[in-house]
Amino acid sequence: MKLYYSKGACSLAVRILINELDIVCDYQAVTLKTHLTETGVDFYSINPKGAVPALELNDGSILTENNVIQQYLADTHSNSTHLLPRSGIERYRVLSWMNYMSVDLHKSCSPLFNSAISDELKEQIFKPILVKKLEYVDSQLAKNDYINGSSFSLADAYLFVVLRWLPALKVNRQEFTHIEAFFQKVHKRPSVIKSLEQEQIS
Ligand SMILES: N[C@@H](CCC(=O)N[C@@H](CS)C(=O)NCC(=O)O)C(=O)O
Repeated sequence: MKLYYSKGACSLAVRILINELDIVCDYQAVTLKTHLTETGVDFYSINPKGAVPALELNDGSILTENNVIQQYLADTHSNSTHLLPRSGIERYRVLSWMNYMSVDLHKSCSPLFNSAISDELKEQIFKPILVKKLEYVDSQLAKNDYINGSSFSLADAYLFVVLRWLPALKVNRQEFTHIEAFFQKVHKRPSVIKSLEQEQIS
């Protein structure tokens, strides 16, 4: 398998999962500004949507969409049930959180990364939207060590990746006590340490 990724982007959540499960995988970096891979291939020819992550499967076909790639990897590896239960309501609770991380939290960050949007609009409109979602996450982490309860799940990897972006978005993570404690805890996970080292980021 080969993961198309960009340093520190949401594809990092897939890499964390790959390292959690000790999956053998190749990696190919994509520059999102140019949509070129590190070997100079037009990334649109691999994923016409232009977004990482994209996973090349062993048969050469491509699977896209972060949460679906993660479900695929979890469901095809028997050592994954602590990260995503095979069945039962707990599976759907983890998936529900993953959906929130993707559709709500991640996509609330997107306008703040957009250099075409003025700082004024970011401060007045887009930052408060993100902060409201962070407050909700913080309130949940006040009750539990991890977002879905007492143990690390796929949703926590995605949450960690988004929280890592906050300084670049000029959002003070330390203002959210429980989020900050969660971030520091997950930062120490061996799979996370390894993933950050592999992408040469901190
Ligand atoms: N719907 C996609 C969105 C992924 C996404 O937003 N990826 C960003 C990086 S975090 C990206 O590649 N943006 C560049 C682009 O879309 O051209 C998914 O869930 O996998």
